[in-house]
Amino acid sequence: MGSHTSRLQRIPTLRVGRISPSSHGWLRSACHKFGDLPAPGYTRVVLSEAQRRDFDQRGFFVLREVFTADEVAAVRAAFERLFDTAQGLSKTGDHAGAFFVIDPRAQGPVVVQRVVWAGGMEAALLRLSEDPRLLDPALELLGTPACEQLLCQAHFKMPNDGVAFDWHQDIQHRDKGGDTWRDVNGRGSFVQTILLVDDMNHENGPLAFAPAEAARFDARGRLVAGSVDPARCVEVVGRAGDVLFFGPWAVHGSAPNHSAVPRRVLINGYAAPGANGRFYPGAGACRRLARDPSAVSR
Ligand SMILES: O=C(O)CCC(=O)C(=O)O
Repeated sequence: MGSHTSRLQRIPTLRVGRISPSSHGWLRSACHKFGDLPAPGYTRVVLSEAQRRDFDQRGFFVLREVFTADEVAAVRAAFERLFDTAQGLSKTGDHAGAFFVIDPRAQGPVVVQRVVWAGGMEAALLRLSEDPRLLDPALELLGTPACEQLLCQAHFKMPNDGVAFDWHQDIQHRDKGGDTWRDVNGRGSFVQTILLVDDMNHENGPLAFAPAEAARFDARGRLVAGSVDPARCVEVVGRAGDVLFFGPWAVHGSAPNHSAVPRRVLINGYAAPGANGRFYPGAGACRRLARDPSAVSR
């Protein structure tokens, strides 16, 4: 990834107070307690035209202040337990229902590249991934009443641990050829959400997105390696509790964390039913989630 963030255009952190239907075009659920099930009759999240357009054309959008400080604190505590667990592991593999991808170093803490299906070990993360504030927009974007949850993944970027993600599209992780992926909705069939567990800023390895005109693509719409122009990319900064939504064609990446504070994110990925033909590790991975029929649309 190198220094690709240095000349990026940045999306500023917007403090908009509580998200309101008028400022964000979507309606908040009446039930926001982390871990609670949605109350019967809760109000469904409805995306605005602008957000749907951003998703389809720009590849992503951000919802600000989706989860409260208390809710994020519970997620952070789960991440700390995952990180502590990783310190006792010697190699990448399954552990306690999750799949740890680690890089043990001769000195210093074990570097945690990611914990795949982190919810297999931390039930609180699985519950969060069922929250209508994530699930309803994802289902709306998929255009389906139910989905297959492929990812509940913890990403750690601790200060100067070197973890970075080169420019890519998530389709390359979903579609491994053969019968591994079918675009059943004709719009990519996958929605990825990224919850900021820490504030994300210019120094600690924020996500960045490449607009279509900043990269080259092959005939199948796949990113041509090395073709991204970092100067035309958009860096997303934000506060813990914000959530990014993006599709499988969005070109994105992130640089290492050169700051003194962690940059951790929880990734939940939802596929249209029938799209996925791959095995994903972790106890209970690839579960089915459905829209709550008691929700009220307005
Ligand atoms: O954690 C990051 O910065 C990268 C996340 C990412 O690339 C992905 O979710 O596909």
